[in-house]
Amino acid sequence: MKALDSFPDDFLWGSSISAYQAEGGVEEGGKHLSVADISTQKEGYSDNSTASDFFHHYKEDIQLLANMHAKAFRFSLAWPRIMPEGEKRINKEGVAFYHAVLDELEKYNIKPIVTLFHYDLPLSLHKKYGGWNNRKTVDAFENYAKFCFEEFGHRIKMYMTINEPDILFMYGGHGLDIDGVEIFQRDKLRINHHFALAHAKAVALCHKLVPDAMIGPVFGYVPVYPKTSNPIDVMAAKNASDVQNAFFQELFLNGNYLTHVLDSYPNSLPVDIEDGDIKLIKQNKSDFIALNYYKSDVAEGIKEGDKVNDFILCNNEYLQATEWGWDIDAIGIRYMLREIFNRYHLPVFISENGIAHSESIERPVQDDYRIDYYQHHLHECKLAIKEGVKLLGYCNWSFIDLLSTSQGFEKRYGLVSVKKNEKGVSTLERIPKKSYKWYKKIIEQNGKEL
Ligand code: BGP
Repeated sequence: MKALDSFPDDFLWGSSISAYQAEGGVEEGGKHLSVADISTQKEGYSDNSTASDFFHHYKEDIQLLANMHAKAFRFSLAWPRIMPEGEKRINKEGVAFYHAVLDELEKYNIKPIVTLFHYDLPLSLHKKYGGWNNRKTVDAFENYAKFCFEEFGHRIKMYMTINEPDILFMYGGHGLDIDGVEIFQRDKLRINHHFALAHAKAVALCHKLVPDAMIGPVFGYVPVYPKTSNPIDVMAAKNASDVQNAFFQELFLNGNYLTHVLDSYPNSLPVDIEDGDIKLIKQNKSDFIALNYYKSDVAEGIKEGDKVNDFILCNNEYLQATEWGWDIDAIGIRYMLREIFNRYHLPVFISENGIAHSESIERPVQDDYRIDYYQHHLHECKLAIKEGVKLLGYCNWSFIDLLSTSQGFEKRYGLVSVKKNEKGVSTLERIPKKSYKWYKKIIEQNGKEL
């Protein structure tokens, strides 16, 4: 690979985790349960009651981040750790925990990048209002966000609002369908609209209360390629991408609904757009766009009569897939960065990117496949920067091994292994993998070698 110039001097090299997948201590320190905590209680997998135990290991973990010379750390605040019932009552112990995390990060000059909502809706709010299908939950989120800006605004200058509303919409889970998949399918357009309102309200508050901070949404972007150059497949890829990508970006970033996508959900309740909703979204513009990137998809068109409305998604014959069937596509990250930056003209940030693998916890993990994955993806990021994309930073997923969203603890992503498995081993010892050392070197030379 030909070496290019380095990344920008202020490039935010970092790493990501989320509260419900890493913290553990789900009912410790005054925290109450979230719907996401409940969703991890699945037959055959460990739940997240301990997870990676970041709650008790944060000092050690941040020390490891510092040793890697990370410039940034993306983590999420657990709403029910701060407000156990989701509204009104503040849990001082929970607030103190996040201040302690911020103290450690400040000690090493690591920039905190904070997601306000990474799936952990307080269970009490779900019981009281039925969750995100009720506007009262949007009001509760607004108050929670306000509290966060007032309490942490002097220390946190980069915020992400809601993690992957698009993936939540497409696949449900994470406690969103706690009352059943049918109810989720019925309500999902409304839930998504409420996410967009919650996002806009948080943007408005952040701009007012912490004017020197940046705030933006987080999308789980999946490029979709046509299976062949047959226009039927090309249209299918466009339709699939509108359904899983553009629909959300247009709503959250521009306050526009793609009506052909809305029409494709005849069995869901229609969106309850009230006066002022669209104006609110349009007026409160994000400062940047965070993107989680793992894979691309391929669409094949299904022709019914002379219509090409339907599609099926399949694997890409030119790419290899992970053990979990996700196509490994480094060029896709560059495709995504150019597509989004050139469409919305906002700085972009890679908030997640990584590869899962089954790994032994007995000895230091020699994860050359992960190094290879990062090497190629970061090279493509560098090309995108050369091509004019304003990429602010890159946080891989994940820093430490943590609980995957739906496949337990053995689907490992970390740069640092956590000694814990589904067979009952749980010393929680942290051992850096080979990829940790590789990433450390990349950060030190600001990506020169990529
Ligand atoms: C993203 C989520 C993360 C993370 C990742 C990997 O969608 O934001 O929380 O878990 O995907 O997915 P999984 O854990 O399902 O392998």
